[in-house]
Amino acid sequence: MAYQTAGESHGPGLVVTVLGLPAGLTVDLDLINDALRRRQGGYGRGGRQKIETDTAEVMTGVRQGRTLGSPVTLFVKNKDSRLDDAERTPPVYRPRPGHADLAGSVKWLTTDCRDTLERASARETAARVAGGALARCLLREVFEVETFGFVRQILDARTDVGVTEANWRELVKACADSDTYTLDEATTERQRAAIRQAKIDKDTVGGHVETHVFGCPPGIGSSMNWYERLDARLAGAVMGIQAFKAVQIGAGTRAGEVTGSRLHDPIRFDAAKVETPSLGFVRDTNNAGGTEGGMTNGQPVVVTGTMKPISTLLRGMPSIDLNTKQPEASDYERSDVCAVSAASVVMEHAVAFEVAAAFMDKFGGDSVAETGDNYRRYLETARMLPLDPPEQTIA
Ligand code: EPS
Repeated sequence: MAYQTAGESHGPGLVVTVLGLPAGLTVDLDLINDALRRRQGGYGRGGRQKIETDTAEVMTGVRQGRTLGSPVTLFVKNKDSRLDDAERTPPVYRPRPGHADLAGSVKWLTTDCRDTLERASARETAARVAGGALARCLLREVFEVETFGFVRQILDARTDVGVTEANWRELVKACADSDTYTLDEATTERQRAAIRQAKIDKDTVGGHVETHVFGCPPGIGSSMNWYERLDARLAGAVMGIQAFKAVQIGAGTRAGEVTGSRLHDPIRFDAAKVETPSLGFVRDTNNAGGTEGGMTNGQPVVVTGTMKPISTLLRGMPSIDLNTKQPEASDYERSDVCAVSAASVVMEHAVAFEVAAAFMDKFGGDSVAETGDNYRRYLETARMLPLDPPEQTIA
């Protein structure tokens, strides 16, 4: 599976084309549009989200609600389409520190940063969420895998609520009730206060977002080549999201700060859990974040991403005019004070896509029937381990 997006922030719209979905998959437009709606939300967003009502229109690859096995293209219309209107989309000559403006202007040999920023804008993540939502349709229907994305921290306002296989569905509701997409009311209030203060200060804030993936059996991804490692693919996808500066799996950087005996998750076998995705190979901790050797190990996959503060500051930042090279404050145009909540939705969908792609790499198949059969056969065979009982040593 692979995907490609196209579209500018103020062009006619955004498209995503997803390759490699098996035929016969139900395209759940409610799931896709709900993801797009959530991406538009979160306390601290700018005026653009009041203009847009992002919904996906199916352009290719679907017949009567089901995939055909051909490329699936979704279109998300921009209501604020004005790319060719020179008055309403004026040139930007004073690059914003932190944005693609400066590097892009030099790269494409222009002093008008708009040529760069229209594509670099996080508006593009609407298309990425639509593609990731298609992947979630596949994960849910064929592999019974679910994803959950939420905000762990904004500035210094952090929730310490733990996410487990037992409580995550409850937490989905708590997250839906939170203005900032976090897990408890007290943290929501503290995060709102941080965003409110940043707005007063004409400043912006970033934070940490988390995605948990439930239902992966051991063995998705591969240790055979670096580019097949699931954690490598996840890290690449997450770092490919606008404004992300770090990604961690499980304990992440803390893994370098504790001894092995405290970090690694002891292995048990619990016959009562043999029908669960763990296949009975149980861990009481999950510092590995569900991956070992670049493969899922049967525990939930846990990814944390860090989004920097939005680089468009109402107060401006010290910069220059690219035409005169004289000091000037950076340009301002409508933006968000905080888009960490939206980023939690974007990362969930970027992660979902990579996990789905890794499942398809292992199980293949041209139709959901074939893919599902391949998957069930793997689980059945893995449950029968050891396949060839090792010879007993005779004393
Ligand atoms: C965004 C749309 C953009 C920005 C933001 C995210 O719309 P506009 O530029 O028309 O206000 O609000 O983009 C950025 C943060 C950025 O740096 O470009 C969206 O739909 O998510």
